[in-house]
Amino acid sequence: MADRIANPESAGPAGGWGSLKSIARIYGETWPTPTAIEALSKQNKPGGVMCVSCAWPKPVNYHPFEFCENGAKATLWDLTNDRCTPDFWNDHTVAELRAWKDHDLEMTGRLTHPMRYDAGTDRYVEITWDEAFEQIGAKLKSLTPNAAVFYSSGHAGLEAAYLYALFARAFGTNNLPQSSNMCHETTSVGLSEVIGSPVGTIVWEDLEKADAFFFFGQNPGSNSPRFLHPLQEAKKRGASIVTFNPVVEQGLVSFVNPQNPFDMLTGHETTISDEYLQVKAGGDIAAILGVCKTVVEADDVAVTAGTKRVLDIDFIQEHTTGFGRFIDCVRHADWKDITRESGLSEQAIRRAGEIYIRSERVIGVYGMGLTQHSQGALNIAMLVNLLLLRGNIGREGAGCCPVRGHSNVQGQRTVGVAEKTKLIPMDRLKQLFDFDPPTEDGMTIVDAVKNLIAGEVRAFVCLGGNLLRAVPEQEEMECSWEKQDLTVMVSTKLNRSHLFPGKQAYILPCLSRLESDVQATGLQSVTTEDSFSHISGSTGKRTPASEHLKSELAIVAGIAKATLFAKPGLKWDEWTADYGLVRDLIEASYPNDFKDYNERMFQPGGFYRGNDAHDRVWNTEEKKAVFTTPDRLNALSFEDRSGRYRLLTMRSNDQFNTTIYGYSDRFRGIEGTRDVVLICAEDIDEAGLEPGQLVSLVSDFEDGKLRELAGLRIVSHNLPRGTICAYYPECNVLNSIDHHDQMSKTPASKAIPVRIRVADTNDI
Ligand SMILES: Nc1nc2c(c(=O)[nH]1)N[C@H]1C(S)=C(S)[C@@H](COP(=O)(O)OP(=O)(O)OC[C@H]3O[C@@H](n4cnc5c(=O)[nH]c(N)nc54)[C@H](O)[C@@H]3O)O[C@H]1N2
Ligand SMILES: Nc1nc2c(c(=O)[nH]1)N[C@H]1C(S)=C(S)[C@@H](COP(=O)(O)OP(=O)(O)OC[C@H]3O[C@@H](n4cnc5c(=O)[nH]c(N)nc54)[C@H](O)[C@@H]3O)O[C@H]1N2
Ligand SMILES: [Mo]
Repeated sequence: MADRIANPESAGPAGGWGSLKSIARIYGETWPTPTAIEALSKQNKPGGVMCVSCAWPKPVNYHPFEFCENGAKATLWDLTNDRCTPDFWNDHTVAELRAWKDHDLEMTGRLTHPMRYDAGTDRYVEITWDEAFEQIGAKLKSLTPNAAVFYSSGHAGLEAAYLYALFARAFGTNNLPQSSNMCHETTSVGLSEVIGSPVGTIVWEDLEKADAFFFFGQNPGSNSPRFLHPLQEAKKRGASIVTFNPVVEQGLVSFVNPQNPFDMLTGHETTISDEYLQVKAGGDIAAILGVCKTVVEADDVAVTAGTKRVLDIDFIQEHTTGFGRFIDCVRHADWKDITRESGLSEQAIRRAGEIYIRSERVIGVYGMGLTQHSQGALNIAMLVNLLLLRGNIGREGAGCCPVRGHSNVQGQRTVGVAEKTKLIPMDRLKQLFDFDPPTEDGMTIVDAVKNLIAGEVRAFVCLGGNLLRAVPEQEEMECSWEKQDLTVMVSTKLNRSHLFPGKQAYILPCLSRLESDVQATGLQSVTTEDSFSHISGSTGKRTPASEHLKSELAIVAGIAKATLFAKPGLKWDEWTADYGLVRDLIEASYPNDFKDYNERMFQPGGFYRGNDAHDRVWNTEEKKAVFTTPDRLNALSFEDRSGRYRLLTMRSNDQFNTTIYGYSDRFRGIEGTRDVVLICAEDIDEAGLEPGQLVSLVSDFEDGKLRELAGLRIVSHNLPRGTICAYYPECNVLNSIDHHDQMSKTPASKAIPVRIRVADTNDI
């Protein structure tokens, strides 16, 4: 079988001048004040602001400019000079704005005033904060608590998140789903199952000591570009990088460091991946099984020859369970099945296996390419199997590294934004605040969408995000969303979720973390938790985009105060005046994680809240790390058949989730449009299609529902056969809400079964 190997010549490297040009373009379009650059120079350093973009950790020994293309764009986007004021609504109705693109909605600028929807004119109109809080509180009080959902996107800091969760529980519900329900929930649930930790096990120093990095479905070049610096360093000291990804992602091929003048002037590129294996979407279980087979075979040879074992038998015996069954499965696995299901040749998998064997310390990195599948948790368990074989967890330079998305998505879960009651110290909440927290689990995003469509959810409060655009089953969601009694969106910019207002609907504009947050006791700081479980303080210094903005914490407290009965323990005004008091509460609720919180929050690189699996303490049922025997070879919930494709929904480097900065996906050579579908040349040929042709994608779930996305132009792209790609969030109209990871209910956005339809003809 011919492998699809990345061609480093095919596109420019990640970073480099392309990165600077891309930042400059956003600067030119949003025209922030010149001092915005100063804001960037302080980013991710002690005393500065923690980036509003992703959750990549902040090193102790930071670079002069500890920001990246991604962070720079997000910063400039927030610091734009454009404003979406109440006057904007004089010229536009909500119905009219539904025809606008995501990019154009956000380009209207920062939201400036609290607004209420007026059905008579189909517009949002200005309202005072007090009126807004009062009306929202009155409506919430009229509902049964479980009919309301309190969603959070991962933007808000730990203090606001803690109070938000406290408010929902004091109100009477655990309906606290979060963006991670569409993202790394597979990690929270799946990783906990096998190593007893819901988060990654490595810390920064491990990056500096690893001999090899194995990447599965994570794209640092676009999504966490500061990761490219330690990877470049790793390559310099001779470490290997192996990538499994259906798409050739430029950041995993080569990189020019835009913050290194020598690299920039000479165009010196660092080659990133030593082996790039273009696995089929959903084919990782088979691929990893193949790598494990290579390792086990090498161990058999070592045993026969009497040389050093390849498996870390001492570790396996002391620390793991399920090894015997797993090893049987590996021995019996047939290369024919492995190559068919993975789409990779035996030789290519063996080469990856050889690198794994000769590397003393290995880090397994993963992202949405593993989590967003019907068997996402099994994907993760397979990666853990591979790491366990050679004791690569809980050891210096080795471990498991899920790369989180939003800047505080992990932290919000840590402090209580979670629908699962077992994650919450309910007794402590009861003790601290003198109320009986609800005991029933709340809704995940999938539950919430289903219950919303069924008419059982009557109110949605959203602390950030653009939920209507981020979830599957988008058309039905849009119809159902506006039937609710109440929708409340705490936002910085206008987005599509505002355009389907409930019977009572509010947009509450908040400060960005970059902006100074002055309360009764003075300037406040907030904290966030990164992918390596480090907590860092962040102090915004910029003048707020409007004098009418409130902080997220103040908005949460305002709604809570208007909704709940007054109680001596619920000190909403005092907490708003001094966020340090909220940190004291977090410390009292989670004493092991947040000891000396207020004292340590500005420690360079953040303070580590610890992770038992990092120390080889396994909080699983068996108190051991678990080998999982796969009962299948792919992560799909559907069979292949003629005319059915696996649609992988992708991000460009010119977007942050549903925020579309522009139309330049320069790494993939797609300019000026997002209305494309990427297909490999052989599939285009076989289907009798032509590059450039306009087609629709039609969902191929067997549930009788028509879901279609029209107007996509075919682009020939280097992909495994049967895997096609188109952009998220546009593709969310194609996904069914029942298509999700079996264990965690994370939507399976990386392999949606679809057919291709040519206008006015039958499906191909
Ligand atoms: N610029 C930018 N940065 C972002 C974001 C953004 O939208 N834009 N979003 C933020 C958020 S919330 C998140 S969660 C992270 C997401 O960051 P990532 O986890 O990197 O997410 P994706 O880009 O969706 O997909 C990751 C990679 O998985 C590959 N992939 C897809 N299916 C498979 C598969 O079956 N197997 C394998 N091995 N690979 C597969 C894709 O080709 C892609 O390269 O990024 C954060 N950072
Ligand atoms: N098909 C498909 N669907 C997916 C994915 C996929 O890969 N494919 N990825 C999933 C993933 S990983 C995620 S995380 C979700 C993302 O889903 P969400 O988190 O809901 O969406 P975002 O696009 O991040 O939200 C953008 C909006 O957040 C608001 N905002 C920005 N900054 C702030 C702030 O500081 N505070 C507040 N209060 N609001 C702010 C702005 O109004 C902006 O319009 O989407 C998921 N959906
Ligand atoms: Mo995410």
